[in-house]
Amino acid sequence: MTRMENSPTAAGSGASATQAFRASARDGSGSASPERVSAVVTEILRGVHRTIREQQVSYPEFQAAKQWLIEVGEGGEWPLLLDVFVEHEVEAVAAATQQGTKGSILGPYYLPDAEKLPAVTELPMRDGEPGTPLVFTGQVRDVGGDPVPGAELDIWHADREGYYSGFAPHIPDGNLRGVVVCDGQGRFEISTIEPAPYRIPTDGPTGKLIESAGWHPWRPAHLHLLVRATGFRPITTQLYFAGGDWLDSDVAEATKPELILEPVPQPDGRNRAEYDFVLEPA
Ligand code: MBD
Ligand code: FE
Repeated sequence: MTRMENSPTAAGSGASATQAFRASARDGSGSASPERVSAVVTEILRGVHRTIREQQVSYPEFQAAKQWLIEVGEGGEWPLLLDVFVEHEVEAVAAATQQGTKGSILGPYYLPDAEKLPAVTELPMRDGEPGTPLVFTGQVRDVGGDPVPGAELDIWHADREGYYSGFAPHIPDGNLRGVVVCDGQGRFEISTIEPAPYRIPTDGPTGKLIESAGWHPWRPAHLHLLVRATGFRPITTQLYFAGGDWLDSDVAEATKPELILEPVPQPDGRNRAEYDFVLEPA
């Protein structure tokens, strides 16, 4: 446990994403050839050099940048910073060869091994979990339109305050997270609450950058999903809410028009939203 992980500050969320990243076995590390490393890093450095010349970057600015980069590392915010400002471009490259449901970025707050839940279920939540109740329902199908029995929806989202369990010390582990196993027709019905928009923590180095640049720190409210089934290419995506704040100015540039839910208020006070997922063969 790091100091930041127990911190009650919002920046603690961004910081503990480093722990989570290290704990998860991410693929791809150490596999790049010298040619690939040289090609990519040369281009990155060219971009930096060009910016320095074009913007006439000064020594004080260069030193301030170094100081800030050190703080990003010490504050554990590399996953937060990279997922907010860079991941959408990597996702766009992946999306170019992807059929079926549109993907979106994973972000820094995924945790593997969430509780397995049946097709009709309620996500783990606190007694009296605040927020508008949401019934999220739909079906997973293949590109030919046939149902995918037993597909898994690994779902996680923020609470009504924009905090994620596992990354905010006041929220119980596993809150608003689960692996929903669809029925024999690929169908699911998940009861949860609607999340709030997410604000990048303003008290860490990522927030400091956003404030210094005069940008806003918001992401629109969203559900995160990994949709997977044996024999199919898994999809990492997010679903947003029609009419919600920041839909058109997501700081992480991760919205797509195909990924917007239209929740309909029910007589019982709950909102109901339907979404069907389409998986392509692996
Ligand atoms: C989030 O909740 C998120 O989804 C992303 C991509 C970045 C920061 C916080
Ligand atoms: Fe998120």
